Parts: sequence; C-alpha cells; structure tokens
Amino acid sequence: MTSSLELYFSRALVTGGAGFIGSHLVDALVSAGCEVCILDNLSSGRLENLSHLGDRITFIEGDIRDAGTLAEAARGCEVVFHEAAVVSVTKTVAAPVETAAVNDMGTLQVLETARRSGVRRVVLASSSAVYGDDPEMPKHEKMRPKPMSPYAVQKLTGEYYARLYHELYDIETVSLRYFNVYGPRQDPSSPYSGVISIFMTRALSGEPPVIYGDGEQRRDFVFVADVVRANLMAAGAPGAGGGIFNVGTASAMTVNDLWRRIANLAGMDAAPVHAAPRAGDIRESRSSIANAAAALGFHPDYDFEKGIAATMAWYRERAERNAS
Ligand code: UD2
Repeated sequence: MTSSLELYFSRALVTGGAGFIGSHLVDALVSAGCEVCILDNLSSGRLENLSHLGDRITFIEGDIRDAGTLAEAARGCEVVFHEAAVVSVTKTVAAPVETAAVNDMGTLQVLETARRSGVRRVVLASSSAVYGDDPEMPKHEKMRPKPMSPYAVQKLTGEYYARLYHELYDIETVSLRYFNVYGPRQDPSSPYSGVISIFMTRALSGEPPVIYGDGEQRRDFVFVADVVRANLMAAGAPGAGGGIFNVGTASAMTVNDLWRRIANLAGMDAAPVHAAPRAGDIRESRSSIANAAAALGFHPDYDFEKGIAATMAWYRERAERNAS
C-alpha cells in the first residue's frame, strides 16, 4: 500500500507495532528491507495485524515502562518509531494518573533508552489534540498549544521531552502531530473509535450511523499509508532533529459529507440518526502541512476517494470473513 522510500537505516524498533498505525509502519519497513523489532504489550494492538509477516520480524511482548525489555528491544537499532500509547482520550479522562504513567513516563523511558543504546533518531507519534479548540485555521506548529484532555497534555509532554533530548543529548527526535488517521485495521468497536471505522461498519451492515450535533463539524482525514510515509521521511530527513510537524492533508470534510460518501460507496441510503453534540467536540480541525512539506518533503499520496476506497475494500473483506 505504501510506495517504497529509500531508507538510510537497516534496523528499527517500532513500539506499539501491533497497533493500527504501528503495524502499517512495520509492513513498510519490512518491504523496504529493514530489520524490524516490535515491542507491544497487546493492550490495544493485535497479533493478527502482524501474523502475515511470520518470522520476518522480531516481536517482543512487553511494556514500554519496563527499562530492561525496552533496552533489549532497542539493541542495535538506529531508529525508534514510538507509536505505543493509551490512544483513547476517554480513558485518559477517566484515569489521568495511570495513563500518564504510560503516555508520559513510557515516552520518557523510550527516549532514555534511545540515549543509552546509541539510537540515532526517535520519531514520536503526537496528535493534533495538542491544538485543542483554538479556532485559528489551519492549525500550524507555531500556534500556542491548548491541550483540553489529559491525552493532549500527555502528547504535548512527550513533544517537550523529545525536544529536550535533542537539545541536551543530541538525539535526533522528530514529533509528528497526526490529524484524524483512518484506514484498514482501525478498530471500530468502541463509540470513541475513529468515525470512519464506525461509519464503514455501519454502512456495510445496513445500519444508520449516529451523527453527533449538526454534523457540520470538520475534520482533516489522513490515510494511514500517508502517515507511514511521513514517518519514514521523518526518520531520514537531514536536519529534522528537534522538529515538530503536522501530518494531515491540509483539507477538511464535514461529518455529514463523510457519511454521504461512505453510504454512496457502500450502496446504502439510510438516513443518519442525529444525537446531542459530544462534550468538548471541536468544530473544525484542518492542518497546515507546509512545514512537513518543506522539511520532510511530505505531501499526501492519497486523496479522500483513493483512501476511502482502499479502506472500504478492507472493511468489506472483514465483514465477509466474519460472516463466514
Ligand atoms: C480525534 C482523535 C482523538 C484526539 C482528538 C483531538 C481519532 C480517532 N481520534 O478525535 O484521539 O486526538 O481528535 O481533537 O482520530 N462522530 C459522529 N458519530 C460517530 C463518531 C464520531 O458524529 O459515531 C463525530 C464526532 O463527534 C466528531 C467527528 O465525528 O465530531 C470525529 O470523531 P472521531 O472520534 O473520529 O475523532 P475526533 O476528532 O473527535
């Protein structure tokens, strides 16, 4: 799914490599001939996401907070891609202390292990959540962050540590602020799963979706293969150390429009059910990717039609598999 990029490293660690984004990154690294070690505690990741790779990868089941396991996983790696995290905003609201132990202390442990193991570069998964509800559009990296959940504070803290490790210890750290990522393998099972994964499953099973509020809120939906490419570019771009970059498409779509397009593609026409707006729902989120373009050479390869078709094909196959 990912167009091949030339890599400047031969061994990498992917934390959270059994997850939605991490497993696609692992696929691209393996295809490019990189030796890949994965550290994942399988709290939200699934072995099924990696099973097609057989013994072409090294998989370690363990926690990023465990310094010994992390050091073993990072041995000999030139680059670390840090995708492991508690990814549910709701969970961080319910348990700010426990989730900070993973998202903050775990990230710090990853950076510290990188320093002690001689890793050259660490690419961190951050989030557009750090911008909060600032109405200024598009969101650009020079804006003052306004985190509105423990999750956003935790991601921002990770970025601060990353920058510090660059300045203090000369490790090349790059933080990527993902916008709304979608694609194959995204788990639709919770009400707080990505809206595209939920709408896809609803459309294919003939059920109407729930749209929160008037549906005119906008999101910048970026296909997972583009997020993978941004990671590979961030791992190789000269002079990117200490940088923070948005990863999105620089365009936005309303939730109403999103449902119309997905329903069309699935060939169903059930009217959506409207419900009260979600507490804290942001009205508009749209990235500027000018910095990622200039420093990393990043431009998305997938427009919405292409990304949504690839995603729909996967959910269709999954629905057929589950039915048989
Ligand atoms: C995204 C991130 C989240 C955090 C947040 C920061 C994802 C999956 N989540 O949350 O981790 O970074 O941004 O702002 O990328 N919606 C419906 N019906 C549904 C589900 C969702 O109408 O069944 C709406 C929802 O109210 C929202 C939009 O769709 O307006 C997108 O929802 P989401 O949960 O996919 O992502 P978001 O932007 O709330």
